[in-house]
Amino acid sequence: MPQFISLSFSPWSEKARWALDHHRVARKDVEHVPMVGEPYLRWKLRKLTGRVTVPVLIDAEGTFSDSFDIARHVDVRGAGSKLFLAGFDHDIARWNEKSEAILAGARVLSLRRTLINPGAIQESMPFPRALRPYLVAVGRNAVTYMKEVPHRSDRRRTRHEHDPSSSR
Ligand SMILES: N[C@@H](CCC(=O)N[C@@H](CS)C(=O)NCC(=O)O)C(=O)O
Repeated sequence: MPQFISLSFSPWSEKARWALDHHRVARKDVEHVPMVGEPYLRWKLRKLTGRVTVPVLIDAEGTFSDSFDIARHVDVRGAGSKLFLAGFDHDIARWNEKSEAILAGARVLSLRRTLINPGAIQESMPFPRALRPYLVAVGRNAVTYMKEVPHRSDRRRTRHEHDPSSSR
């Protein structure tokens, strides 16, 4: 059975889930836990270094690690009506690029707000409710980790952007 690794509150996971649900793809859902779940994700993706993200779909035909690729893949195989209408590939890809830019901005804003809101940190934790108040510090670390992922994965660009001596 296909395995779908996702983050319940992530819009990228939701994007892929829409396509899977639309095509009623039977699957085993696995909730990703930021930071803690990274070794498992790396093992599943056979990727030791570099950025790893969810959603990930693993089925008999391969491993798909991008929400748009997942949607496109299940749309070819799925039983439901087509989401990617013939002749609109280019337009759909452009809208997806726009949505990526908006989601990246929204991600930064929402993680920043989450960091200063213990209630929001607790809500995002995949632990039993009774334990969450005691694990706020762990949750805050995970949110900080997520906030810094783009910087960790793109150190050269980040250095250049912050380097006042750079002439470019
Ligand atoms: N282009 C990717 C982006 C997915 C993405 O950025 N996912 C975030 C979810 S917040 C992630 O997994 N980040 C890794 C982490 O926070 O550990 C896609 O469309 O699937």
